[in-house]
Amino acid sequence: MNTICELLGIEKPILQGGMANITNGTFAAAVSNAGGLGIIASGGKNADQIREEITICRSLTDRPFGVNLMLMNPHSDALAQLVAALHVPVVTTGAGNPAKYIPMLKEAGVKVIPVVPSVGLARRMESLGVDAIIAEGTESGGHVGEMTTMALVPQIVDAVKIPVIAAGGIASGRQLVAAMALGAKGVQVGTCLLVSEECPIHINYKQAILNAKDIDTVVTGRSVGAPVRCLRNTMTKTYLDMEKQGTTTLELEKLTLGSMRKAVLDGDTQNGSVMAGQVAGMLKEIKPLNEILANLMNEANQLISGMTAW
Ligand code: TUI
Repeated sequence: MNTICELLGIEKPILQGGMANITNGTFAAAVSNAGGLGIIASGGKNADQIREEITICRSLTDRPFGVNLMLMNPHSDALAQLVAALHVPVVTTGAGNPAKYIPMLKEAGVKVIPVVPSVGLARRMESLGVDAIIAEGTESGGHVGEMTTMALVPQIVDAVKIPVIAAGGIASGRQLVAAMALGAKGVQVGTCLLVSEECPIHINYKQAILNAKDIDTVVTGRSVGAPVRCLRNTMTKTYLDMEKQGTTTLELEKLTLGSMRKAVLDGDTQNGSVMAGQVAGMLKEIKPLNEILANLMNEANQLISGMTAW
């Protein structure tokens, strides 16, 4: 049985979650150079912009990297064609069903790894010939499903034969080992990389994560079928109040228009969308990527070697 590292040609079984407006080609290359799989996010971008990020990434690393197709993006068709034409090593998908793109991507030799929030979608993806599955629990930041990582990962592991990668709620070696115990072959992390030195977000965004406690994330948008986990702030309070009052989807969309950029670029952590997972409360320091990934592996390896059979 091949490992995730063998499947993807990486050193550490750690994928970087594609984070819209954040994980550009430079950052993805830095993650790949640190031994994980860096992933360029396509949320909010068109094909020309992603072509440029791929060029930048390739100029900065000889290692494998990926592109995340955020399927709510109106440019998804063009983006899927682009990544196939450029033979990007790995494509992950999120926020939708990538079925129509899978044959084209596989034909171009791209490894395809969809993010799924349920067993049903994992089964469908396996039948379409994907290489692995990312089972993402609701602990994660951004667009979320309902199932927790703890409950979702073993159910998907039991339902499919392809490798399963766990995501949502992972920011330490303890959580990496827990994911492996649930049957995952690797992990995808996002929030813990936001507080890396290399992460190109406003310092206020990083500081907001460092200041967060365990219960400081909330999910907005459940009532309109677009659940998004962010740090609690002025924007989420207004949004949740408006949802309770049954405000129209259009009014709610107005509130979040450009809100990701407000947080990421302007550092407006009160009116912007500060997307982050529930692990935000355990992050206390800004560190270089190399150190974050090495610490995850060292803690996991020490834990495993210290384990006894009761
Ligand atoms: O995609 C994510 N997380 C994201 S995307 C994002 S960008 C954004 N921008 C504005 C509003 C909202 C989001 C921020 N965070 N994670 C992967 C993920 N995929 N989580 C859940 C899913 C998912 C949900 C439903 C995957 C497939 C799916 O399929 C439904 C169907 O069509 O069968």
